[in-house]
Amino acid sequence: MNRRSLLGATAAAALTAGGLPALAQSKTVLRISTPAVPDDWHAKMWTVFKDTLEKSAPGEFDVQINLNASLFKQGAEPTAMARGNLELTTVSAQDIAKQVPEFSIFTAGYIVRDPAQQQKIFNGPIGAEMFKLVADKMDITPLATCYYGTRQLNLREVRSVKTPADLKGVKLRMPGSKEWLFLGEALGATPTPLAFGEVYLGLKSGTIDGQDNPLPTVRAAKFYEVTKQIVLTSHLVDGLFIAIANKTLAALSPVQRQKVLAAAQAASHYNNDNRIKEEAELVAFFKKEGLQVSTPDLDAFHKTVQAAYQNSDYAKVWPKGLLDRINATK
Ligand code: KDO
Repeated sequence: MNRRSLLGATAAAALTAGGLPALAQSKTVLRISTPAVPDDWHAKMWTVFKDTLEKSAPGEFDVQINLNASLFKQGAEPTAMARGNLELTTVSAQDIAKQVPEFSIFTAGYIVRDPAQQQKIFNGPIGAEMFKLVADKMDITPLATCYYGTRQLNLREVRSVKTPADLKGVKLRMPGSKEWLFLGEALGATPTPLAFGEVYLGLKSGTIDGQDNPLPTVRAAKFYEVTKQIVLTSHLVDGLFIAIANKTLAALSPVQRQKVLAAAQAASHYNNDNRIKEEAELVAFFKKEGLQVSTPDLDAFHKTVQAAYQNSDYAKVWPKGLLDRINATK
């Protein structure tokens, strides 16, 4: 159902209820879907989005937040948006790369250095060029870049992991797309696709040996309860992009567009600040919880992972000079 027919349905319901125009009739419905668990920062940030919009545009929007992949399954959001069934989500670089292969440069390990550089990349000319490709090819528009955190390995049993060779045979859960599976393979493991919502049980039952996610998510999704080790590989400075369906954006007035953009930026700032702060505190927390936290030979991981990408088909479609421009972003 697209936005227009949604409003139509609301208006029809109001008329049957007695012919009086309902307040909701004029509200633009913004449905949000995310696999994030309620206690994670990129879930809570949607409340910041909603509150900001309610303050700046009172009564104009009906923001509906759906967490835990309760509305659309992980990775299905961009298609739902293009079909008019969803207005907003956070889209990953991996999901973008399925339709915009050039974007796969941001799915590669050890490319983006840290959250500050990530913000500079996506808030500058590189971001503008890449987001234009996204808007043109996917019919969605990225509004703000969220730092999702730096991905680390999280294992069910303690293991000595110094180099990628030490991950041989480890069934490492990755989200279910080839871009993610390639990362697991590049790390030296045996990647196993599984939706985020099934990871806790997979770790508990032993159908997988480990998973990778940033530390705040390891805490929020309680993966630390069913794992014994964190290996600080820091293999991906991960981003999530708050994106809106182009149809929804086009139906807004210019003033409303600015307000939605400002609300998305406020949400991403809230997420980014809290994640960065928490990432610095969590090693101590996990140790207190009894997990072993180790640091591998990062040089070996850098070299192996970068070589895997450079020799892959992914690198063949990276825009000429983009890697150098990313590296030069300070
Ligand atoms: C995951 O499934 O490991 C992942 O971290 C991938 C991200 O792109 C994102 O979908 C995230 O899950 C969810 O938002 C849950 O935190």
